[in-house]
Amino acid sequence: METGLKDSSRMPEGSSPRRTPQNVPYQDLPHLVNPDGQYLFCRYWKPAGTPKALVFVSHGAGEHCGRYAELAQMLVGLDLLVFAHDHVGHGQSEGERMVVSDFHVFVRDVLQHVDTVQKDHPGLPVFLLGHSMGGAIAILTAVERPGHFSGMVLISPLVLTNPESATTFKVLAARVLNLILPNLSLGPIDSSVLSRNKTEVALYDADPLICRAGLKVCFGTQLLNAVSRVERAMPRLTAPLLLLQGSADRLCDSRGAHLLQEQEQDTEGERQIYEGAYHVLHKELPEVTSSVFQEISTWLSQRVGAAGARCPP
Ligand code: XOV
Repeated sequence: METGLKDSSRMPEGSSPRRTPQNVPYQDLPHLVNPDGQYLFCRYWKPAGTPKALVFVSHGAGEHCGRYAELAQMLVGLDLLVFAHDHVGHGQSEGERMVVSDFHVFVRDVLQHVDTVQKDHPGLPVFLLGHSMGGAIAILTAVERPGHFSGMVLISPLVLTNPESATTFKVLAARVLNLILPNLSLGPIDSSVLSRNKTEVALYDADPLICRAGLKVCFGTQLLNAVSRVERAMPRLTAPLLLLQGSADRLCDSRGAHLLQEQEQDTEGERQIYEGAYHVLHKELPEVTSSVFQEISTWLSQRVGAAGARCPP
């Protein structure tokens, strides 16, 4: 899809086409152009007939939206149109790897994409599905448009930082460090803490679209900004919520999920805790992942019916 392409951003005669970091011309790929002129790679999973609702998938830090293909396929089976893009600095989108000038850029780009797809499908309810950092993006997107989203599925969302150390100390340390050494590496994500499923860890380790470089201090600072913005946004969250969390998550503190459910306004919110499960629940041990798929499917099916009845086209 070509969106936001103004005359100024059209290719001048004879110039070489814009290419992904993997050197594929964007003209051959679905993409959008954000207000900073950056090209973002998009994916669309469409049902055969008329879709009943729209679902935007917001991926996490260092990964890309192609990792949600199975989940998307399942949702397409429910007659939902699933769409996504690789956030700036991720996967097949432009931008320095795992760098963002401000966390709000991620939110702004999601709203642009949602607006574009909604124009083609007026009247359909829209849902957000986010994992980890992508969950924080989804939460901040929803609070920016009160009443706009019919619901939100959050898989181990980034609400609190990891369980090992105090956030306030990290915020202070990161802010100071950011002034001196913004590009210093905080070290890569240890892939063995992502999932107990060894096959999934191996797939992560081998995926060329995943950024396994160390997390830069400047990106860490933006993640901490996101955490404090989410904390302030929580009481204003009104969209129905499905919250999925592993009890043994070492990347995003499971108390974040508790906090989120206590704080938010929605009384119909549902939470599912997976005992012993790690961070990436949609790629965990088969019994966990199949339950996660089932929960999401059931919850969305119920909501789609209700949302459709509430706001007919
Ligand atoms: C910080 C800092 C913070 C998947 C993801 C952020 C895991 C990868 C966490 C680090 C330094 C402040 C890491 C996990 C997406 C959230 C990843 C993924 C680091 N899941 N996070 O399947 O988004 O592949 O957090 F200063 Cl908050």
